[in-house]
Amino acid sequence: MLCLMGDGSTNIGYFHESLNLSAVWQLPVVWMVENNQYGMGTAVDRASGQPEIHKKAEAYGMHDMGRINGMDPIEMYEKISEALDHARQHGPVLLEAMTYRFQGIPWVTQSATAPKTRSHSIKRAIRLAHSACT
Ligand SMILES: Cc1ncc(C[n+]2csc(CCOP(=O)(O)OP(=O)(O)O)c2C)c(N)n1
Ligand SMILES: [Mg+2]
Repeated sequence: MLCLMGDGSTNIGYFHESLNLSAVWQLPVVWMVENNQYGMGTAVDRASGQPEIHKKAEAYGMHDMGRINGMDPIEMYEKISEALDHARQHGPVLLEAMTYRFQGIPWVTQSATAPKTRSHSIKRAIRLAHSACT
C-alpha cells in the first residue's frame, strides 16, 4: 500500500500514531511524504524539529528510504517500486519526495516572489527539488 501525505502532516499526532502502529504490526505500507518545502505558507524548518523528514523513520524502527527527487518521474517510479518490494517483504518504509510549492495560497502569496507563469513555477520546482536532494 502506498500512502501519500504532505510535509505539514508529519507534525501532527495522526502521523506518529499511524507510523508507529504500522511498524508494530509490520504492515506492508510505503509512507511517502511529498515535501514541497511549505505547509501552506510555513517553511518546513520553521514547523518541524527534524526538517529532513525521512529521518523520522528511525523513531519507529522503520526502514528509512531517504530523499528522492519528486520532480523526476523515472526516479520516482524506480524508488517507489523498490520501496513497495521492501514493504511487502519486510514491513513499512518511509521516504521523502522533494518538490516545491508551485503556488502559494491566495491570501499569503507575495506577488514579488510568486512565479509569473506556470512554466516558471515548474522550472523553479525542478531546480529546488534537485538541489534539496544533492
Ligand atoms: C489535524 C489538522 N491540524 C491542522 C490543520 C490545519 N492545516 C491545514 S493545511 C495545513 C498545512 C498542510 O501542509 P502540507 O501537508 O505540507 O500541505 P501543503 O500546504 O504543502 O499542500 C495545516 C496545518 C488541519 N487541517 N488538520
Ligand atoms: Mg507541504
